[in-house]
Amino acid sequence: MTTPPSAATRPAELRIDGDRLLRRLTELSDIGSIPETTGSSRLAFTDADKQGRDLVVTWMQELGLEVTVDGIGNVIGVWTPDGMDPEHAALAPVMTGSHIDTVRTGGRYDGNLGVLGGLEVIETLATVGFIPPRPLAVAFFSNEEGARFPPDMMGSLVYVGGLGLEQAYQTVGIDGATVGDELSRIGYLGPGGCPGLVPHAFVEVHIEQGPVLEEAGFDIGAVESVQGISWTEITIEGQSNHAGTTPMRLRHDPGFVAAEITSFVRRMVTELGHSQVGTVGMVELHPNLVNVVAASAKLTVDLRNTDNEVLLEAERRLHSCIEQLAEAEGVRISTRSLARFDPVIFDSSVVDRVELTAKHLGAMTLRMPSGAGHDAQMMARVCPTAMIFTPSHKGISHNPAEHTDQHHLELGVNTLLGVMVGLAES
Ligand code: HGY
Ligand code: MN
Ligand code: MN
Repeated sequence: MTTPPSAATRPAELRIDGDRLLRRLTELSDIGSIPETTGSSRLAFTDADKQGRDLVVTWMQELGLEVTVDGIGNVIGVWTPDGMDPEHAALAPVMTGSHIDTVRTGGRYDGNLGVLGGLEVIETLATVGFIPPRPLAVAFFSNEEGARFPPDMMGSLVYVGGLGLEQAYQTVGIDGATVGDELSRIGYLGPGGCPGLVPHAFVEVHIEQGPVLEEAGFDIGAVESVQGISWTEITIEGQSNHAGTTPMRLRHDPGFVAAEITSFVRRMVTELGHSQVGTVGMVELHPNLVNVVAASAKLTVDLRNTDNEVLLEAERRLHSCIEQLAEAEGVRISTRSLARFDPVIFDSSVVDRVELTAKHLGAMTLRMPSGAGHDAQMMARVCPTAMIFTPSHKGISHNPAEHTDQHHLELGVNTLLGVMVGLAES
C-alpha cells in the first residue's frame, strides 16, 4: 500500500528540518574536532572514524533502518517503512550516501552532508507517514578520502566489485598500518557481501569543494561527470652526505630532485591549461635534517583532468621528467600508482531530474563536472547515478574553514528528497 499523496504528504511540498540537519552535522564534526575550527580529523579506520561510525549507526537504528556492515566496512541502512506492500519492499532501493571519513584537516560538510542529508530525507518522509513505492537506503562508504590508505573511494570501489577484499585488506597506509588490521581493530569488518546489493538508482549530495557555484551565483550544481584522477607516489634514492663538505659536483640530492619535480608539475599543468590540475601534496625527506644532504625523498603527485587523453599526456610528461632528472642527478627513482580512475559520465536522466527538482525549489542551477572524486563515480558503474552540489564558501575544502550556509545546505537536501522520491516512483 503506498500512501495516497495528500497535500500534507505530497513530497513535492515537503521540506527537511534544516536545524535538525545542522545539529547532526555539528554533533558528528565534534568527533575528531580540530580546536578553534568547525573542522574535524577522522582519517579512515582510526578511533575517531570508529566513533563517527558508531554515532551514525545509532542514528540509522533510531530511524528504524535495517543496518548492514560489509567486508570493507561500508555501512548501508535500508528504510522499508511498515505498511509498504511486500512486493514493493522486495524491490531494489533508491540509495543515497557518501562518506564520513575525512582528510587530516577536514571540514564539517565534505561527505558528512551526503550521509546526514540522507538520514534527514528519511526522517522527513517518516514523520509525515509517507511510504515510497520502493525502499530507500543511506550508505556511508569506507575510506573515501584515500588519504591514509590509497586509493580514494576504496569502500565504494570494493562495493561495486572494482577492487577485491583481500587486495584492499593488504593495503599499507602512510603510517605502516594495513586496512585489514585497522578495520578489524575498530570492529567494522562486517559480514555483508562485496560486491554489495545493486540499487535501483544512486544520488549523492555533496559540497562542490570549489569556487564555481558561488562565484557565478548559482545555488545547486547538477553534476554531469567526475574528472579523471591519477595519483603517483615517487621514491627518490640518492646519497646522504655532509651539507658543508660535499662539493656540489659530487652530490646526488633527492631533496633537489623532489623540488624539481614539484616545480615541473606546476609548469606542466600551466602549459596544458584548460581543466588540467596538478598537486604535490606530500613530500618527505630522510633523514630530514638541516645539515644532511637527504638520503631519500618520497613525494606524491595528484593529476586530474576531465579529458582522459590530456591526463594521459600529463602522466607521460611527468614520467619523462622523472627519467631525465634521475639521469642528470645520478639518483634512483621508482614510481608507484596509488590511484587511477578515468573520467565518469553520470546518467543524463538522473542529472535532468536533479536540475528540474532544484529549479522547482527555486534554485539557480548549473550543470557542471566534479573536480573531486566521489563515491557516486563508483556507483555509476552499477546503476543510474548523479550528484547534487551545494556551493562552498570561497571554494575552500579539505580545510577546517570549509563552509556552506544553511540555506544552501537545506536546498541541497530538499533537492535530494525530491530526486529520491522521484526515482522511487519512476
Ligand atoms: O581526492 C578526492 O577527490 C576526494 O576528496 N577523495
Ligand atoms: Mn568528499
Ligand atoms: Mn574529500
